Amino acid sequence: MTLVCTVLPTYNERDNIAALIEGILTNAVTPHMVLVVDDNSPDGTAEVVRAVASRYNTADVQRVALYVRTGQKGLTSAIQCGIDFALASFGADIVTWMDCDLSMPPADVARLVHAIVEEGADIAVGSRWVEGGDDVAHGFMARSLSRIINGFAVMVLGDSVHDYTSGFIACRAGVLRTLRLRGDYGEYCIDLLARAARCGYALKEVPYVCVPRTAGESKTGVNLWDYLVKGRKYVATIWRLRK
Ligand SMILES: Nc1nc2c(ncn2[C@@H]2O[C@H](COP(=O)(O)OP(=O)(O)O)[C@@H](O)[C@H]2O)c(=O)[nH]1
Ligand SMILES: [Mg+2]
Repeated sequence: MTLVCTVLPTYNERDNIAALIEGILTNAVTPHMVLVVDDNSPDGTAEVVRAVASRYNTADVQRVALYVRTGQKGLTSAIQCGIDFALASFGADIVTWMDCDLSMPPADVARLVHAIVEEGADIAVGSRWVEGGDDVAHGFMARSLSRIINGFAVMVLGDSVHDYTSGFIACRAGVLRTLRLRGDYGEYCIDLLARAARCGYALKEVPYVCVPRTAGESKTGVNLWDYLVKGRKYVATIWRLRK
């Protein structure tokens, strides 16, 4: 049976993480576990995860795992750390990851897994910018910036994906044994998808609707300056990867 492990990188997601884990595990269609990689969040995210774990885990089956990092911080390295555990310690066949702010609906994880298991994709990408997808979480400015950056990415890197900055991903283990994540924040996603497409892996987009975070704070920020700082890194990554 295919084992799926969903890596959940957290920093101060106390009020989101329990509902997220429950939403993922309730909607799972194959053996499925979650691994939270928490960077020692001061808000007590780890305690909430431990409480959820005690409800789901039995002596025989671990469905909720937690790894608290104290020496290192950062989104990309947290996801890569989770991927390494998922492959080496849990023997996952498919690894998925996502934001933990409930902006990516937990029920949609099963749709990404379906695209791999039933439709033969190597990587499934949750996409806001294909038919059926949307972003109702952000205002006009952030949505427009995302569309411009992704439009530029499609022009430079090709149209195997239309949401290069998705961050809502499922991958076969083999892909992740070949490609490691590079970068600090969201640009890792552009980098991974562009390299995967070049390696000949089959990418499939699964439309999803990004909804507003209701608890906690965005780590990207909310004003134009924050978006421009992140956007500049994204554009630099796209340009670096041009053929
Ligand atoms: N482990 C870890 N997770 C992080 C870090 N920074 C952000 N995250 C998580 O990464 C995800 C994306 O962050 P979010 O605040 O939603 O950013 P946004 O979607 O760009 O507004 C969330 O699950 C955060 O909790 C970090 O330094 N370490
Ligand atoms: Mg988010």
